[in-house]
Order: sequence, then C-alpha cells, then structure tokens
Amino acid sequence: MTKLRVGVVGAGMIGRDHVRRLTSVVAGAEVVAVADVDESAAAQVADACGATVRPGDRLIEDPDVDAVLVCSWGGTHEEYVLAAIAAGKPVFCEKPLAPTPEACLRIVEAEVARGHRLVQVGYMRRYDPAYRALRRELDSGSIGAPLMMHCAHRNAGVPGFYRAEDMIADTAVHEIDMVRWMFRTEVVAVRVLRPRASGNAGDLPDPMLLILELAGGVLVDVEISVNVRYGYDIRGEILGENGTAALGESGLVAVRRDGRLASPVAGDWRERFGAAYDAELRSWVTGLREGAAADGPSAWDGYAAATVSAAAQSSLRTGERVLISEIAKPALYDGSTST
Ligand code: ISE
Repeated sequence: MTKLRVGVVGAGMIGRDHVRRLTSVVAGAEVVAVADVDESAAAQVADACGATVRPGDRLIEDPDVDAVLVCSWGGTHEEYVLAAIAAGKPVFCEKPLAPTPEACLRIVEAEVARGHRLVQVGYMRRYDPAYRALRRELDSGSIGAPLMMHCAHRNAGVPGFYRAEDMIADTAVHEIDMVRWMFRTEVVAVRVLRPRASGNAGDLPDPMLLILELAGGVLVDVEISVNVRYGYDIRGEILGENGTAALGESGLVAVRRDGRLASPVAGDWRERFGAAYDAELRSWVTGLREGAAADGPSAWDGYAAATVSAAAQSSLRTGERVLISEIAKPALYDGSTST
C-alpha cells in the first residue's frame, strides 16, 4: 500500500516530535499538511518535511489527507476530532481527549453514530515496554490476585502556565488511564490528599496523593510531584497475594565506583517514554495501512479517564471522596482496553 498521508493539527512541542517520528522513525507514513494557530510555527514544521500549511478545518477535509493527528491545545481537541469523525477519517488525538467528560462524551456519541472506531487517544504508557512487562506478569498470575498498586509520577519541573488542576488533568491522567488498562477494570471512587506543600512548588498543591478505588476492591495510590528537580521519575509496584511486581529500570546501566552506586535518571517524559511514543504511532500507522481493527486507547478510554480526572479535581477542591459515575459503555468499545 502507498504511504499513509497524515495531516497534523498543532505544531507545538509534541506536534513537532510526532512529525519527526512520522517522517524519520515510523515507516509507511508521510506528513502532507500541517496546521497551527501560529502560522509561522506551522510553516517551519511543514517546510522541514515538504508538507503544505492549511487551517485545521480545511486540512481535515482535504482529500489528500488520509488520517489526522491532533496535537493542538487540549481545549481545541473536541472540534478537530469531531470534524475528523464527520469526514470519516481516522484521528489520533493527544491526551487528554478533551478537557471535560461532557466534551469526551460528545466525541463518543459521534463515533458510535458513525458505527466504527476512528479515534485513538495518545495514552502512550500502554505501549511502554516496562508497563507491558508488568501487565504480562500480573496476567501470568505469578504474584497472585492483586491487592494494591503504589505509583509515583514525578516531574523535575513544570512550565509557568501549569495550574493546580493540571496536576490531575495533564499529569495524573496517565496513571488514571494506566490502571484501567493494567487491571482491566474501572475506577469507582477517588480521593485526593495533600501533605504540606514543597518549598519548590510555588502556588501549586505539590505534592499530592490520589487514592483510586477500583471495581473489585484493588486500591491504587499515586504520588504526583511536579517540582522534584532531580529528574523525571515514574514508578509502579503491584502488591499481589503471593508477591510483588514492579516496573523495571530497563536499559539503564548501574555504575559502582568510589564506594557509590549510580544510574542515570531521565530528564523528562520524552526521554523516559520515547520508545512508547514510537510504538504507539507505529501501531496506529501500521494498523491503518493494514486495515486492522482499531485496538489502541479509544474515545471511550478518553471519556473514562476524563470522568475520573474531573472527579479527582472535585476532590482536590473539597477534600471529599468522590464516586465516579459513567454512562453505560457502548458495544462499539467492547474489548477495547486490550492493547
Ligand atoms: C505532560 O503533558 C505529559 O504528558 C507527561 O507525560 C507528564 O509527565 C507531565 O506531567 C505532563 O505535563
């Protein structure tokens, strides 16, 4: 088959990184059009890969665009994803799918009305070799039935525009999606606790602790720290009835020297999850070229994560435990958390 012709909406940091992937890492795709509210940013990216610059809505309608990659600011995702669904085109949308459960639901409803899956959401941890190995271990039954999971998600620092809610909507949302996928079940309640704030945190409620209650009784605690300074650090350990399994530090060299043991710590998520980003886009492109059934994180997964995220943001404001209420899962998404 000829190459998949991709139109990219959003030429910011993650958009540029995905364009690099589609042009030099993933086989079988080419970037043919780029859109951004900042036309000069779009032109710079487009020039580098021989693409044309188009406004987002025109790019999606363009008959020369087979599939759409949405990497623009989160508040614009709904409009572009709905336009892609209306045009009948596959669309990969960066996380979160949309800022509110209501907006995600409109996407789910549009896709269900269309009758087949077109949307994939950029929850790349599902493609990370360490998380996949952990899930295989859990599935093997080697540690017995799971009881708890301990997670930490630490950023060295965050940009100036990052707000308190972003600690959940932009950061913890990765763990929210990951645990649904890891344990193949839904989150039923959430509570956010706050220790005293770090002196590095400015106005942010940093760190914070999310307690996620899963259907079936597994409890997950997630530490979110976004100003740890020492690097980007992602941890996860599952306690089972007969043992524990934790994310390994794959590919790291441990140096013992001068009475000390040292290993590098990643600087940011692009470094820590580089292989996962490559794998998610490779899977998207290959699946579309081969006409395979969509199996990546779905619009339903985007909706479910947004629902838990909204409940956690409410708990952050009130300090209360919040029950999660979701609509019934449409049949279109049966089996969609298997990737
Ligand atoms: C960022 O948007 C990401 O998606 C990263 O994975 C996360 O670690 C970071 O906190 C977010 O701001």
